[in-house]
Amino acid sequence: MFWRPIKYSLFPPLGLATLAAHLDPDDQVTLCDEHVETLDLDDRPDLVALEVYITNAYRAYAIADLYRSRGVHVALGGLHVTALPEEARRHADTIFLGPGDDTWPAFLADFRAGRPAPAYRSTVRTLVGQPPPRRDLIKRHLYLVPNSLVVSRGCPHRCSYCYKDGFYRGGKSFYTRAVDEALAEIESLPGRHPYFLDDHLLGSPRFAAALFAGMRGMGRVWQAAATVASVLRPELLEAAVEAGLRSLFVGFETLTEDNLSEQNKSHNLGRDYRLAVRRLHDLGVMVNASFVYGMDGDDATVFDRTVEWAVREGIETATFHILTPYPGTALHARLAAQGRLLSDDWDRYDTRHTVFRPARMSAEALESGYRQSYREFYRWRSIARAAWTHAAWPARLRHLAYAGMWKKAEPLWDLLVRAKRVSSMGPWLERVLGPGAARRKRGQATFSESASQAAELWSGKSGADMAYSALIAAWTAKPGSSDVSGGTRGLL
Ligand code: B12
Repeated sequence: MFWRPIKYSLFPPLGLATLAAHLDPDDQVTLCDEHVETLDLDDRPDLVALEVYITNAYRAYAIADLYRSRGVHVALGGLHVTALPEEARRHADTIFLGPGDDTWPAFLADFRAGRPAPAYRSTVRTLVGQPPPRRDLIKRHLYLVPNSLVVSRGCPHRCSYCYKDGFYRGGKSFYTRAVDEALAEIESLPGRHPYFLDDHLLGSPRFAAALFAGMRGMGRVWQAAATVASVLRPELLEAAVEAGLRSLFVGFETLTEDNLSEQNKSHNLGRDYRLAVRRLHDLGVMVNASFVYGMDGDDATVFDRTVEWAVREGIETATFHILTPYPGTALHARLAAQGRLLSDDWDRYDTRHTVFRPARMSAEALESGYRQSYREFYRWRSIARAAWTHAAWPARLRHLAYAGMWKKAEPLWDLLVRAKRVSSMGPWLERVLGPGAARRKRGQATFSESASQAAELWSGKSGADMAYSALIAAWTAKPGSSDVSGGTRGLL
């Protein structure tokens, strides 16, 4: 029901582009992403490397089996392989546990020497001196946000449901690039819109502060993810905004303190969520709030309470998830020990299905409450109510346009995905995000000023494009010197 083609056309396969950077310049390499293109499976390369997430595991195994039947050496790596090496091993000549930045180059040397090992486990955890991803291999036109990047790996926290502890076992689980190398990569990206996929971009305040200082004046507008605690921290958020932050994914996850303790999300405990949202909005940063349903403290009232809170706080976009015990996590171990796992069909581990027995409601009630939350949050009535919590017209219009564009324009997105024209929205998106400037001044733009900007953007556009341009331009209007800008982190 919530399969959305546009979601899979957002970001290119950054992990594989990262690994490709270790190949020799004269190696022939093709980077394919079945989310957005049809694979040519008739070839017979020397080596096939597949990235395995939980929900693409069966497909990855089928492709692996096919190539192995032709005698091609198949390498499997990524989160799911690390979590379940014995399962993956049955479909691979070589498996990789943990990040591939140290093991992949070692494997390539062994492979060239004709003695590849059956398994490699990452132990050396550093990004310093790593080559930047091979972006030349990315088919940029297939993605709405081709400039995704990571400047760190992992996270300083240890939430029970997170993939992190299992994946980084045996070494550091949070580390960053060298600041100058990260800045050089950002500088090299075309366009104005980088998107940080880091689990927690503000996780190291020292690194983040240096990064933001270096990004000031680059004229970038960007999006990222961070915690409530880091948003509440004085100064760092301001520095991020000065450097071009326009929308932030924030892991609120639950409004119940017992749930936070249960999931070891102690850094959210006792935090003032409302203040965090207010700080972001006052700085002109859109909020994409993440919520997880089905923790042991949740009963059937959780859905309405959560949606009502999010709407009341004027949150622009929200992603709701059903708690999902990924293999390799502390959560999975606990639910398995309690005999509460209902399924090991990995296709259902997509955060849209209930794969365990919830404590205080039925599995069906959890799924239907989850679906109801999406419907309720993205009703026009809710969108309008949330938008009207902002004091100024531009912020309201921005909110309407942003949420509307993302959740109410499905036919337009589908059309663009099918026509392989998603990237045509890129420049438009950059414009939506606004100028790469500093703090928004509240209440300076009037509706009519915004609307006249809309008219300007209309020129040369047609149909649905025009309708959305009108809304979007209204929100990106630049009255006097004030800068009102939006974001798309809601895209994840
Ligand atoms: C971007 C992203 C997406 C994009 C994917 C775009 C793409 N084409 O790759 C989109 C939006 C489509 C997406 C969708 C989903 N995602 Co997602 N996504 C991410 C995110 C935020 C970043 C991934 C990334 O690019 N990392 C940066 C690169 C550099 O790292 P990497 O990919 O991990 O690659 C490194 C290693 O894994 C390893 N490696 C990987 N593959 C291989 C292969 C070989 C041969 C070797 C040697 C090494 C190796 O080496 C690489 C370099 O170190 C992660 C969170 C995270 N931190 O991982 C979640 C994450 C991967 N997603 C997750 C999930 C659950 C989903 C969804 C199922 C559901 C949902 N609600 O979003 C869907 C389905 C995806 C699918 N088809 O299976 C989970 C996966 C859990 C799991 N155990 O598998 C994660 C971890 C988030 C979470 N909830 O914790 N996602």
